[in-house]
Amino acid sequence: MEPFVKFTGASGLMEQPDNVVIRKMSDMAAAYADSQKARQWIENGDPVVYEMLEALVPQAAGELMFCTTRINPGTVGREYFMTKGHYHEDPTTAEIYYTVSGRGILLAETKDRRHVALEMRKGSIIHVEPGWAHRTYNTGEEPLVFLAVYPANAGHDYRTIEQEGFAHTVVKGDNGPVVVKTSTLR
Ligand code: S6P
Ligand code: ZN
Repeated sequence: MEPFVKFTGASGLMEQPDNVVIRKMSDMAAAYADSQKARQWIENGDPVVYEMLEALVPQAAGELMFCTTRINPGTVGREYFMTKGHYHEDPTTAEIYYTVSGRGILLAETKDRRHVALEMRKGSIIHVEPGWAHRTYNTGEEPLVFLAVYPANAGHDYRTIEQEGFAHTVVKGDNGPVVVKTSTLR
């Protein structure tokens, strides 16, 4: 493969991506604590929660994958629209998130349930340590758009999150976003 360039349009999303993944509410309803509210969203048009536009590179050690994501604004009950979230299959791989526009929170958690909530706003650069699951929330009124860069051989473990969830989540409070224990919402 030769060096190549991708451009981002006014939205901050990658133009001419090699792959696009669209996640609607029906693709991830179980991720939200309030399943009844998630069902209402599905019955009322099943909106796109987020989309991911990727450039593909060989999945080999030393290669870097990169991807732009847009999360639409909204809530399911009090919980903000979010990504599915995942661990990297290779627990030695880190990731960088650069926020292009909007407001959000990246929630990172370890298997022993340590957690950190990091602010995402235009220009913020987040380093996700290896071994930390990560999920992003749109806490604003506009789309949240960011670029993620990670080792192409990292692999994605979604199943652990689908089965065990995150112990914490981010909800709309009276004065902005609040991190709460997921168990308090169910
Ligand atoms: C990939 C990186 C992001 C996410 C994207 C969607 O390692 O963390 O590009 O893939 O933001 O989230 P998810 O959890 O559905 O992959
Ligand atoms: Zn990742």
